[in-house]
Amino acid sequence: MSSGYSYLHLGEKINSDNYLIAKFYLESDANFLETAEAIAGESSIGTWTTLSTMTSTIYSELAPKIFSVDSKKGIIKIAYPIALWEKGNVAQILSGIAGNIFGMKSVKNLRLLDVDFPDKMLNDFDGPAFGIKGIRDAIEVYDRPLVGTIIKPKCGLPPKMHARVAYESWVGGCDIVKDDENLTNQEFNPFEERVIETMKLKKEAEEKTGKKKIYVVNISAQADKMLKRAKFVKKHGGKCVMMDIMTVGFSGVQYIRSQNLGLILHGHRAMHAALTKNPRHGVSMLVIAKMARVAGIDQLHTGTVVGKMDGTEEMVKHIDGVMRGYWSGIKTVMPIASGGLHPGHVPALMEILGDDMIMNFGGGIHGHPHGSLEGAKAVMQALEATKAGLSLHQVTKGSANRALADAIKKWGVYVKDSKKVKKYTYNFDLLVPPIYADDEKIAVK
Ligand code: CAP
Ligand code: MG
Repeated sequence: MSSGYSYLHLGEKINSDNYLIAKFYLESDANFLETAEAIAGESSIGTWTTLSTMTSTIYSELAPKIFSVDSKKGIIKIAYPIALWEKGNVAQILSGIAGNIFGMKSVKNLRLLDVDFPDKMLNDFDGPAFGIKGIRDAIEVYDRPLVGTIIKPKCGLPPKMHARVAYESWVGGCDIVKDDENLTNQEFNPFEERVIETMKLKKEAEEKTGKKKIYVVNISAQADKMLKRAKFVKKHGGKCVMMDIMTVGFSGVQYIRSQNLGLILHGHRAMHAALTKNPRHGVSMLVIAKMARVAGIDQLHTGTVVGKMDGTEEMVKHIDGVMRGYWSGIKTVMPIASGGLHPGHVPALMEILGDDMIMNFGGGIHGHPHGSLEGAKAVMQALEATKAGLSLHQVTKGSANRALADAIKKWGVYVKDSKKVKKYTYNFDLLVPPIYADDEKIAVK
């Protein structure tokens, strides 16, 4: 091959303790094996030509090994020696296995499907500080999915109204209230004022309900600002902050994690689909989720199967399983199902994804015909019915569970048939007028 060295080790047994292993899907109009070698080289020590500077030591210590190829399916597996990677540096790893290779002319389509770290590498990462157990301990809920809401509209509410909507959601039964991914520190809702107002009403909601509540504050920004904001949240009694992991970048996440602030880190994945959506090209959500876990995210958006965003049952379940699974000394991640969910989704969602998750409802709570408090109640009624093994239709007969009945009237109930998830009675109600048209309509204390 053109770089002068071969990386082909087909059939060789790889000791997974000593290599990072990446699995790719490749389509190429050029020779498949040559393209695979070009990928292996470009992602590690090689380039397009032979080098007078290459040494046999570099080659023997750092060269990758293509140890498995299925040209019919387009699958290649490459083992990269540990020494190639800087300890605990997600950015550096991605610059290799998810870097230049996507832009090579000989590559028609290339997708990084999976990555496996040897324990020796895992141990160099912080990983989550809390994990699933730590999150459950913080909220003191152990026997059901956690219920969260995203304040809607995404942007626009002033701090006091934001706090009031949060209060209603908590009192209606939500464990968690969070900012949306594009709400940070805008003039209509300054960060510090929002934190102060919302934390104040969080305390009131806790007193009223006798339950612990969490406010997830979006700190996404430049790294120095994120740290300042995280410290502000902490100072005001907060337990959790959110970062948009793709837009702030993994280094931003690792930086905040390295500060050991004692805050749960919530990972929103906005922009992931630019990489994950095309099944033949880019980076899989599984890889992104693994990177988020090593970087230190405690709870991560992974998909809903039944909601508005892409993600098949097989894929979301697999990712959630990996996030909950054992990984040497690295704590687990609690999956978050979010996007287009309403109370009528709850039975199918819980059947598919189980109890160890956060179910997030934005429009599905604040779009309730009678407001956010009733919306939150409706979700809790759906959850309780499902836990009791009752159908939503059963529990809304007569005058019981009015909040849920009203939600079902608007959105219907999503039914998962035995084999496939079936989409039906889906109505996003895009033209519903805003419930809170102005300050008057919401009683701000
Ligand atoms: C859901 C949503 C999420 C997206 C992200 C929101 O709101 O939380 O951003 O769904 O999806 O905050 O806007 P709705 P994913 O409940 O109103 O749809 O988790 O798939 O990245
Ligand atoms: Mg959002």
